[in-house]
Amino acid sequence: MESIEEVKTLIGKAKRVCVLTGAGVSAESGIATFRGYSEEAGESLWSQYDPQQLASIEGFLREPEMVWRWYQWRRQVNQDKQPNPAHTAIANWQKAAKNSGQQEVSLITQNVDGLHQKAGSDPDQFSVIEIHGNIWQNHCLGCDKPYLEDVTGIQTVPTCQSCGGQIRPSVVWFGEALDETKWQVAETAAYCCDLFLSIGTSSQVYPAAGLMMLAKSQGAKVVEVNPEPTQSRVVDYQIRGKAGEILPKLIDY
Ligand code: BV8
Ligand code: ZN
Repeated sequence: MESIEEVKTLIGKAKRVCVLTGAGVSAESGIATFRGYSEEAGESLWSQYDPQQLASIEGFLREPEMVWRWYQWRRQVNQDKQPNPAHTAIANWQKAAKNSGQQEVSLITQNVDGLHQKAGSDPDQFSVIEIHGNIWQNHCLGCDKPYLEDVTGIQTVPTCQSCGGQIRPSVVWFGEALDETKWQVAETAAYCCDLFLSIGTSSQVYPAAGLMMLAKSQGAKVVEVNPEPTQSRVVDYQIRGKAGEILPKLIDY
């Protein structure tokens, strides 16, 4: 268990930082994680459902209405969720780094909840890369066109006005490739950083979980913030704790 002070010093000295977040960073906002249990959000999402059934292209093709309703349920339970101090600490850090010009802080998130943006991390400035997409957006399975209609309360799969195709949530499902541009940006951020922070992820989902190894392979120091042990093998500084409590101690902007 490394001290907060040592990691704070590392953060102060780092030139290029890559932050990777997972579902654990949103747990204190009350959003259920995928695998672990967290007091705030209770039972993890997938303990009630079979992930391959729901978060996969095969699942959607087999049971479009059920998968659509699962996403509508997730959007409904999460629509009023707010960023917690972890999201805010990261967003403030990014702003301070940008203003000072002394540091680059790239944020790669596996989360689809949009809470980093709500906290002020700006996707247009490439300061949050949503490598698994965004649950609040939809597009057509047939022609890829964004579907901009309000789907609140719609419990059947909408159809595309251009091609009649099925509308789906704009998240990356298991077995689907990640957006190439976003993945390039993520890999470059991991490869070029001198400090890699892994926050609130079980490091089980690839290729995201490989970013830490990529950073380590080119000499970055690796810090992990998580109340539980994870599958990561190359961590230099293990900080056991909740993101919403630890991050404001590590980052005081
Ligand atoms: C791809 C969007 C190829 C959808 C998600 C066998 C071996 C290796 C890989 C594979 C394999 N078989 C298949 C694969 C590939 C597969 C994969 O990795 N499977 C895993 C399960 C083995 N990956 C894919 O399919 C990816 N695509 O490989 O494509 C390809 C290439 C070319 C052409 C075609 C295909 C796509 C993966 C993306 C899947 N989509 N989400 C949706 O949300 O519905 S993944 C989903 O899991 C979420 O995005 C989530 O973020 C992500 C990762 O989970 P975590 O974020 O880590 O969440 P988890 O609950 O696991 O952990 C939370 C952690 O937080 C815990 O450690 C807990 O202790 C901690 N915590 C709790 N409270 C707190 C906390 N931490 C801090 N503070 C707290 N308060
Ligand atoms: Zn279409």
